[in-house]
Amino acid sequence: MALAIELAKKGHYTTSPNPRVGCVLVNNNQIIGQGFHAKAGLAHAEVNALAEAKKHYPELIQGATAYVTLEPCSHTGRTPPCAQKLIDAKVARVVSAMVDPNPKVSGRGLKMLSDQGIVAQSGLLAAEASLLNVGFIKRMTVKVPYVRCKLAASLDGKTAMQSGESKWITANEAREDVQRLRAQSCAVIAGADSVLFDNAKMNLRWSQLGYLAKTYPENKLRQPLRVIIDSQHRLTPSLELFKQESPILIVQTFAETHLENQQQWPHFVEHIQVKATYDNKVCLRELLAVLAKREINEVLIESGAKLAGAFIEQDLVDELILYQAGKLIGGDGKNLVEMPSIQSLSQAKQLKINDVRMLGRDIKITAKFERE
Ligand code: AOF
Ligand code: ZN
Repeated sequence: MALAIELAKKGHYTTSPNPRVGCVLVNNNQIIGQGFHAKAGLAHAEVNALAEAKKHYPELIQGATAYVTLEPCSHTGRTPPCAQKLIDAKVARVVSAMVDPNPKVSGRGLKMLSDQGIVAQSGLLAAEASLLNVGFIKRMTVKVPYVRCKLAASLDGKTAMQSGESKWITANEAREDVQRLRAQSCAVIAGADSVLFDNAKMNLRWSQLGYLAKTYPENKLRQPLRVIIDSQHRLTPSLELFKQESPILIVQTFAETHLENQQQWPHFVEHIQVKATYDNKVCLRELLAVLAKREINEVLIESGAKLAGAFIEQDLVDELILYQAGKLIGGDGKNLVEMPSIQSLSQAKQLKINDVRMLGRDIKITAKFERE
């Protein structure tokens, strides 16, 4: 199963909206086939493992054990059910790490197998396997994506000078890491301010992907959906952001009576309206639900202190990724996040720091928000 998990990771940047899944077929302590799911619409992990076994050890498939990181599917989606493929191949036993949270499956795959006399078990390395698919699992169970918030700051937690000057607080390695975060995300979210004042383009730049560029040929990684919150209708089609052809979602509120469609927007730009809050801002909770309906598993917030603070204040962020540079900016610098509702230490947002590492000259901290 540990090997199956490693195989699943090969689909890290490419399977969404599908989950990352790996499969190892074993007979008599010998590995006879390995496979992983690479992309929605292509074969599932089990089918790839069976195909490999058929090539090299066709006589050993009958009676084999399949180790799969996710329960084999029971439904016909873009591809036929894997449970049936395993039944037809006459394997003797299927061990899955976890049940598929997809309501179309959720236990039915394992039942299909056991109904045919195949030993079907689940739960082996479940915690490790669930880390492969934090976004898919959250979308299937809670109906919102898994949300990461990326921030970059000086050692004293400042993101910019008072003047707004902020370009390149962190060095190249950290910026490459951000590109990889974008590559694994289905969508990135920013506010209109980032686009207007920092000229954010929020796209994936192959030349800045570092080691990942060696694994994937140019243009083989999909661009994340670029989601821009523009409550005040300040964006115009002439901005730099709209020069790169990849999907953009401009989010406005119902409070507005007109959409900006009179202007000449490129064909890859879509405007949507999301319910407004009492203070006439886009309801962020609702936005996440809308993104989940569009099969967005993992979201990366790349915004300024206000929008990031709003997401965090409302407990909508799962994970914080903070890059810190060895710089001190001092009292006039801009703060990391604005959270006006927090007035006492007892209200502070509590995080569990899971990982701290060096990236070139900078530090990367990965922490999860702790909620009751
Ligand atoms: C598996 N093995 O490798 C994957 C599974 O549209 P489809 O046919 O690709 O089906 C997608 C659904 O199948 C997905 O939502 C999840 O429930 C399951 N994914 N299942 O047995 C795999 N990727
Ligand atoms: Zn399947």
